[in-house]
Amino acid sequence: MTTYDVISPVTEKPCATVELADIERTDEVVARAKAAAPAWRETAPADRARLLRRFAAQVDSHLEELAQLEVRNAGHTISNARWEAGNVRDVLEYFSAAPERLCGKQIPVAGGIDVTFHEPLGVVGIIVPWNFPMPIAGWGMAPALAAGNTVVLKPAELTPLTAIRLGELALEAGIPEGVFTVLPGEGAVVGARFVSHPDVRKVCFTGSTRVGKQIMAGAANDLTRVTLELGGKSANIIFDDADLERAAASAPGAVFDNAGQDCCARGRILVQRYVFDKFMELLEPGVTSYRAIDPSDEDAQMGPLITHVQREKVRGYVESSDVAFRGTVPDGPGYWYPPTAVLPTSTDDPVWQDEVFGPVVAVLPFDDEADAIAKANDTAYGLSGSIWSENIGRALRVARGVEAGNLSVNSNASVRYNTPFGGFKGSGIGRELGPDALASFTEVKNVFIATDH
Ligand code: TXE
Repeated sequence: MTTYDVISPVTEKPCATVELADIERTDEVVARAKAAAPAWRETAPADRARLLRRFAAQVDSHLEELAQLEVRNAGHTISNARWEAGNVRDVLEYFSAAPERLCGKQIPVAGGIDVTFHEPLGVVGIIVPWNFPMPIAGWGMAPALAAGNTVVLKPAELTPLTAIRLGELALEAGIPEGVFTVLPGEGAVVGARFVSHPDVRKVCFTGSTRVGKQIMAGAANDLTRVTLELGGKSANIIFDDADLERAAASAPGAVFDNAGQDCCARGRILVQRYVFDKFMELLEPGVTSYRAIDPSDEDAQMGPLITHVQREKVRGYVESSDVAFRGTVPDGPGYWYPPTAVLPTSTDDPVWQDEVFGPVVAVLPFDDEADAIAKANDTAYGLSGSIWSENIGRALRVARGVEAGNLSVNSNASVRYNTPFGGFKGSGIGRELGPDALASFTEVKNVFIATDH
């Protein structure tokens, strides 16, 4: 078995050694997940619900350990990492209600009784990226398990540690062997094998649009089901009738949180022209004083980027842009990049169009509602966005016009465990979380029983 060192982005030094699965091992684990599937789907709904609640309780009693692990492995701030571990618990609790509520329909038909069942798919492969290792693991595995599937989860090569711990906590909670297995490995090996394996019935992928397209193409072979949650380039639209102080105070966190490595990052701010200068004045202190400090410090707002490569990519975008203002970062180890606001020369600039995945926000003016909607939609992506206005009619009109799956009015929040999450256009296919997530982990089966003979 090959092993590799996991590098902490905070110290730039190894923080753990992890085994890398090969194809053979992947096939063994998938076979065990397949073997575990019939018993899991036949487990009484109340018992499956109880096991998921016990898994949630196990996560809850290890919140601090999981959070500290994420600070080390991913460089997340301790306050964010606590929220992320709490999110896994919340998602497990939320979907633990599902086994007992996954009801079919009885449909009136001629000559008999017609009923529908929500059948589990079988083995689900989940491929997780490095930017939110815990929540994204939870968003896939909790509804998949609740619907009666078994799961093999591949964490990102860079951030496997919390996922490995979640796998152990599941076993400690009494989830049977083979029902939920965490399998660290390379995307091109383990992840690609999920896609080509005939016994993996669904692949949930969160990651780059490039790999998402490969997964969808590969899945066509066996018509494997896919959910794809890909990148984003979300717009934060600020009208002249907005509470500018609140909008400006919220904007830095909406993009610099997690050092901008967030598919929902509001990396494009659009400000109505009459209030552009005023907004920039209000925005500046929030950017320059953003606390990019040791992520284990309770006051930290932002940690380092995940790798040197990621930092260089971000630097490239900023070097070709006009910097309006920027914050500071610590000297010394860690892949730091300062929170930065830039003024693009046009909407064609790469910093305006591409997912930078770093602490960089680009700001441009707009003229009216139609211009705001056109500029917001001038992107290949469609994941999130915000509209700030005290005129709720206008805010809703604009929200309906923006092509994105998750919009917020007078807020930059995107994620709640009980509401649907996912993208339009290049941001993906399908929805996670909320009541709509379960359907994608089941097949509807229709059974007709003749009564007229
Ligand atoms: O993503 P990859 P990377 C974006 C973001 C970032 C860029 C590149 O812009 O800068 O993508 O990040 C697995 N078959 N997002 O290169 O490669 C891989 O092992 C199956 C946005 O890290 O897509 C990891 O587990 N799986 C995004 C996962 O895919 C494969 C979050 C993501 O890695 C595979 C992350 C293959 N052929 C990056 N190749 C978001 N939506 O938030 C890789 N993987």
